[in-house]
Amino acid sequence: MILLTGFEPFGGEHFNPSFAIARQAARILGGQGLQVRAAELPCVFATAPAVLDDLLEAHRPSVVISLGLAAGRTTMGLEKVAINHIDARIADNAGDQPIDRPVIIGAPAAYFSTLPLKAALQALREPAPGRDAIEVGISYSAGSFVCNQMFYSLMHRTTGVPGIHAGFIHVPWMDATHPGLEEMAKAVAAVALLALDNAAEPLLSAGTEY
Ligand code: PCA
Repeated sequence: MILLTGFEPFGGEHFNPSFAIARQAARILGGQGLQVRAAELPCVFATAPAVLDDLLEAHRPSVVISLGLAAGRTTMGLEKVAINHIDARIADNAGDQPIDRPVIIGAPAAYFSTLPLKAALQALREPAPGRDAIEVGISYSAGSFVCNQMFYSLMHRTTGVPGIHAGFIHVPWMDATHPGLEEMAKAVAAVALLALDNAAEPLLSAGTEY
């Protein structure tokens, strides 16, 4: 079973492309006969992890991909690292703005994604039947807001559990200069399939110098 999540709008916006992309990717995967569920998470520090827990409990997925909007970015970012730290620059949708707090007290400083990020990078840079090539990158910081909190909570619950791949992808706004909904949904569906297939990780540089 594949679980895809996106976030509700936040920061005064009326739309968040992350859930639209999750829903469209779920349609694509469902159309291929796979068991899949798309869910929208609240952009609220106090409730998002519990909503995630309920989804994990109810669906027992083998692949979980959470999506969130990274408004300043121009390409999709496959997040590598979730940190046990919250430092909110703006208030969440409940008006809460926690600063310098752990996501989970006493838990490890960080977790890595268990999605096959390099295999995804390599695959998505090439066109495939039914989809064009898309420029994506590996990101080494998911920020310190609700997306990182969610990503950290997801990895805290799933790391070391056999048979589950989980991780986070940040998406840009959709406009004329960025990839569109369908293109990004196809990319997310492709990453889910690679995770389901336990794709091996190629040795491929995607790092940055700073
Ligand atoms: N993006 C925010 C929170 C919800 C979302 O879609 C973030 O990157 O933390």
